[in-house]
Amino acid sequence: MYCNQCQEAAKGYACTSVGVCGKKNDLANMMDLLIYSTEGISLYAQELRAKGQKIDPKVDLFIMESLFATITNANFDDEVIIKRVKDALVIREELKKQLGAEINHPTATFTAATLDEMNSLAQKVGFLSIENEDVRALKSLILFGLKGLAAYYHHAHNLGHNDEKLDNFMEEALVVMTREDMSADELTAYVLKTGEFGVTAMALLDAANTSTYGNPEITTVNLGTRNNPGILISGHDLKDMEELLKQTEGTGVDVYTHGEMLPANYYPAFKKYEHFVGNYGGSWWSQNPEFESFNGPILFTTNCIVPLKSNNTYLNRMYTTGASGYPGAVHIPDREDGKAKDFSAIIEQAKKCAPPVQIEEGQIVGGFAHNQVIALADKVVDAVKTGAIKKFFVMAGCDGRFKERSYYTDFAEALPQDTVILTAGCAKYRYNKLNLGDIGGIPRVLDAGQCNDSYSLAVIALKLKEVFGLEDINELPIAYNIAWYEQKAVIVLLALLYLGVKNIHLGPTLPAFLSPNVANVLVNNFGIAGIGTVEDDMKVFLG
Ligand code: FSO
Ligand code: SF4
Repeated sequence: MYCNQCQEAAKGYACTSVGVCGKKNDLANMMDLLIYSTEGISLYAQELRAKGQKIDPKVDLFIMESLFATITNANFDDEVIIKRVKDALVIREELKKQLGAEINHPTATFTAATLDEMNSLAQKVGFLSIENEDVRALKSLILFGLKGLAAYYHHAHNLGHNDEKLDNFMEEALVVMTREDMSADELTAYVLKTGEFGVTAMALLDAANTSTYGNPEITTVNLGTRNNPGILISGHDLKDMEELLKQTEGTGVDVYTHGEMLPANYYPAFKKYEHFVGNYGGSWWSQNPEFESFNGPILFTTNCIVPLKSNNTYLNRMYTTGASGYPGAVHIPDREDGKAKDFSAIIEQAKKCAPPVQIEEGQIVGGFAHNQVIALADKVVDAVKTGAIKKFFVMAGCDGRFKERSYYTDFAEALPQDTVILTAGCAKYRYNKLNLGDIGGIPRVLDAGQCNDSYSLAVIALKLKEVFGLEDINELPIAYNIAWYEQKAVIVLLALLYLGVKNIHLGPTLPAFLSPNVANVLVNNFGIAGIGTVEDDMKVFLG
């Protein structure tokens, strides 16, 4: 295996024998083969589109779900990925038939009839097969961004929002992976194009979420527990959230969010459920002990699974759905014929479980997505004009298990009282319980929501640019100190670069998949920088 798609890649290079995330060698290789298969599918699909033919929507749904399933800590189930490779070959052959010709490229022609053949090929098709390190780095940036894009698109798709431009782009970007004729400059331009479509995907998801569930609004989220059995739901998928809330209503079972599902608490459509109690625990990496003490079933709707300890007590109450998967956990099947997913098995099990053990109490405040912040625009603009707010710090992105991420807690605490943190994603867990106070009633930590709601932060910045009559988004008193972990953060970063945001600080370390030359392009053209000590960075940011 050779995997360096996330921030925790071993030794800042790559995981080569087993993943720090827990992904095993065979699974990592099989995921490479799955991506390779989707490249072959895409070659046919793009050729057919060029001839004016329609592509069956199931093809792009398959591509989207395959990309999503290979995101860091989404799916640990070998069987699922092996089946996907087999399905990919069937889809590819159907497209070949539709085209009436074979395309001459290994991804379009390979066969693997047995598991041995699959495993043997799987070892050869990863990024290490690209010799030129700059080409490898640029293609990594595109593919990893594409995985994040596919995840966001999948959530929008689940809410009935699709965009053929995104279907076409996913195929086109996968075809880029097969091309050897593109120069480093062309690939660099394509990185930005990926960011452009990242904005399209996040805007689509924002429209899907808000038109279905209302605009997030200022909300006080309860962190304590009640005395009923509960179900804990993690991940990002709001459609799953909706169906779980509906199916648990009146059953005596409470529902709590974990990790990235916390922002579900901010949506009007969910707040109305009396049995939706609040949020339990911290960000994804703290799940092992928290899932023990929760006592009830846990439903993963997306990525952010931490492998279970051998002495765990919760594998028998762990469920996955959608792109997520884990050996030994029950997988709730996809919706069919427009019907809701069936969560009854989870609910029946929950009824027999003890209530959660309370691990913290109190409340946090969130719900500052674009609509809510723009509703407060007058207040915010006044505070900037009077100097009550001197600077905004976008501290969006991810949390992770490494010790050095305490930097973000220290940084948030060290920020002067006349600054406001704009956040989204699970990075917030490093400082959202610190009680950093407010400025004239505006909380000093404004949480827009999930990582995809980083889109909201861009909308807010563009609105402020308009209100202040500025030419350039970079003239705003906004600094960017972003934490990343997995591939959704890659697409968020590319989206910000596409929108023209400069001087983003990215930590806790720069991606291992960047070659020195490609890192230099990011530094020289976009002012990307890493992080230093809190003390030094305060000086840099506050001038
Ligand atoms: Fe997971 Fe966190 Fe949404 Fe992200 S690590 S990480 S970009 O904020 O969450 O999926
Ligand atoms: Fe390593 Fe991250 Fe890849 Fe997991 S996803 S194998 S931790 S680089």
